[in-house]
Amino acid sequence: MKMIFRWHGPKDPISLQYIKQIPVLYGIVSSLYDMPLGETWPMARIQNLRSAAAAHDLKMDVVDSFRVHEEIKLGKPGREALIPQYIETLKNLAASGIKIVCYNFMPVFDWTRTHMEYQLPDGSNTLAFEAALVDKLDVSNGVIPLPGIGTKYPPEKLQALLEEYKGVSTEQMWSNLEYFLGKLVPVAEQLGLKLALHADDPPRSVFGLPRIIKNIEDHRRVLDIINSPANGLTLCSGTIGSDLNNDVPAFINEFAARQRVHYVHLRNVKVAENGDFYECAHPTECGSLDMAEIMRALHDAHFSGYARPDHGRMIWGETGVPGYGLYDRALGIMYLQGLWEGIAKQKNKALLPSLNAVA
Ligand code: DNO
Repeated sequence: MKMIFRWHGPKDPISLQYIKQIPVLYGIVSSLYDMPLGETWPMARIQNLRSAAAAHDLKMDVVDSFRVHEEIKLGKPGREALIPQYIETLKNLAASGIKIVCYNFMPVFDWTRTHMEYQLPDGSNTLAFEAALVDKLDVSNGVIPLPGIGTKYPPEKLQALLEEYKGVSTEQMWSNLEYFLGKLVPVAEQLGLKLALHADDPPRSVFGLPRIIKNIEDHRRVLDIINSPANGLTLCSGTIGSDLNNDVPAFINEFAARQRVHYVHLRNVKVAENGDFYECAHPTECGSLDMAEIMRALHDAHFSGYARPDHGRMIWGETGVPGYGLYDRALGIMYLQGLWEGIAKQKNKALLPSLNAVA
């Protein structure tokens, strides 16, 4: 397992020097966050990010947030002109040394939260989701008065998009994803790149939008669209685990064993019966997920791909990009590495008596 850390590029308040000080870190994961949606990513800019990382002895093999244009997700004719640009981007990524491309297929919004600074009793704050707040909101005017629901679209555009999606069924979304993968997977395969789809976060419908990557059957269906290692997954424990019906280790047992999990996002969530949740500290006892079992499942599957601590709380007075502070994510890494080492050592120890018996 190669542990990496999300860095938002030169504008990130966290320096690469600080990131490098986190023990046993393999590298960073980043993106060209300011690129207009659908435009080809210039090779020089990807290389600049990789060189900045390399200057601190950090690798950058993964890009996270390779955003898919709404024309593609909506299956509109405009997608035909966009696909060649995506293919060019894949070529530039591969030529720059990138190996994994994490993307999602969520309509309009990326991850959705209702609170960006949800106060925890210990004085820290975190991202949270309150289902009723989302469900009762009327967003038909394109205005979303909730801090955690970011969108890159102005109200008129948002209003039009929401209107357009009203005519798109979940089956149409699946066929739009099939079209996208049909065009990109063969190219990725040739280039030695692996695409890694991230589930819809949270794994439920929001604002009536057709969200399709929510449970184990959906993940299976994605992999069946094209049976190729280039058509893989980003397995996000906190996303799929925020639906208590999803058994995260079961996802790993099935998909990592098939060598289709290329990248994992590791975080814990505290989930209430009604589906509300907040993002807690990484340890098992802080939340609803058994992080040790998740790490064990990865270890059992001989997972050698990339992992990052996902969102963290804001602790020790830190301010910055919500979910992406330094301190809690660094604590998360230390905890996850500790679990990993413990599991590996325990397995070796368990092997010893039988080896002795052979000797
Ligand atoms: C939230 C984050 C996301 C994720 C993108 C992948 O859960 O992990 O920013 O990286 O949705 O496309």
